[in-house]
Amino acid sequence: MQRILITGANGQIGSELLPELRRRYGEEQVVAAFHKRLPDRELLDSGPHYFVDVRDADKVRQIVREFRIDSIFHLAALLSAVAEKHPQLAWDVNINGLLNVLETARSQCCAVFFPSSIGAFGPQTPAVDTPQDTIQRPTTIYGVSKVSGELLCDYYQHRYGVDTRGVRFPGLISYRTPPGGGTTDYAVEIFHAALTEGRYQCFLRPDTRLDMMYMPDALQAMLCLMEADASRLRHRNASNITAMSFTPEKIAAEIQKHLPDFSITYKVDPLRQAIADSWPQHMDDSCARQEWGWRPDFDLPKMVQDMLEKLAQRLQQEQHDGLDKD
Ligand code: AKB
Repeated sequence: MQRILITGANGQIGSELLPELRRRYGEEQVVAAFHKRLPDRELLDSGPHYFVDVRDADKVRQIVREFRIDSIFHLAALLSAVAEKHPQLAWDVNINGLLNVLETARSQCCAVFFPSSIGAFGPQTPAVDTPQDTIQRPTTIYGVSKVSGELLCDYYQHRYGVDTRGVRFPGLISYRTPPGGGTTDYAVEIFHAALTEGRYQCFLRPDTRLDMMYMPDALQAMLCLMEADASRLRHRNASNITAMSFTPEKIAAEIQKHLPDFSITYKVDPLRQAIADSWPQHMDDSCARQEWGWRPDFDLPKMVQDMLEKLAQRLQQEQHDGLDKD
C-alpha cells in the first residue's frame, strides 16, 4: 500500500483510520472521500480530500486515477438500523457504491478492503462460536447487502484478480466519532451518557449478548489483513473477528466499577432488538488468527478503562473549545 483512498472517511471507522494511515504512509499519500456531513477541522485540514457520493462512479474513478491510488478502504455504507428504515437507499449505497469501487479497482489495479459485519449472519446461523463458514441467511437489508458484498468481492477476486479482502466486524466502540444508525450503537452511547448524565436508557434488553471490539483493535485488524501475505489467505471475504462478547448489563457493571453512581434502565426498541436477536452472540475467529495473525489487545475491562479516560479528555476538550468560541 502506497497511495490510499478511504471512502466514508468521516464515519466512525474512517475518522480514526484516516489519521492512522496518514501517520504511517504520509499525509499526501492518503486521500479522504467524505460524504455530506462536514468532518471536524482536524480531519478536514489533515490532507487531500473530496466530497463524494460513492454512487457517482465517474467521480470515484477520477480520484483514483488522479492520485494513482493503489488501495481503497471502502467504508461508506448505511448501518443496520438506519438501513432497515430505508431499504432501497441502503441497497443503492451499499451495493452500487461497492460495485463502483470494485469496477474502479479492476480498471485501475487497486486492492480493496471491504468491511462486512456480524450482520451478514441471520437467525438460522449458530449463535455461539459462529463458524467461519456457515449458513448466512440474514433477515435485514443491511445483512443482505453485506452477504452480497462479500460474494461480490470474492467474485472480483476470482474473475478479475482484484485483491479484495475483508473482515466481519462486530459492534465497534470508539470515542472520536459516534456511529450513525447501528444496532450496536448502545455500547458507545452508554459511555457518553455515563460521563455526562450518570445514567443511560438502553434500547436493547439487558441480556442481549453481542460481539464487540475497541477501535484500536479494528484499525490493527484492517492494516494487518491488508498487509498480510496473500498466499496465506484462504478466506478473503470475509474473516470473522471479535475481541469481546458482552450484554448491556455486563458493560454497565464494568462502568460502575469506575463510576459507582452510574445507573442503567431499559426501554426496548423493537426494531433494533429484533436485529440484535438475529445476530451471533460470539463468533469463532480462529481462521483469522491462523491465516493472518489476528489477535486483539483489548478485552472488556481494558476497553472500559481506556474509553472512560479518553472520552472524558475529549469531552473536556470540546467544552474548553466551546468556551473559547463564546
Ligand atoms: C451495526 O450495528 O449496524 C454495525 C454492525 C455490527 O455492523 N455496528
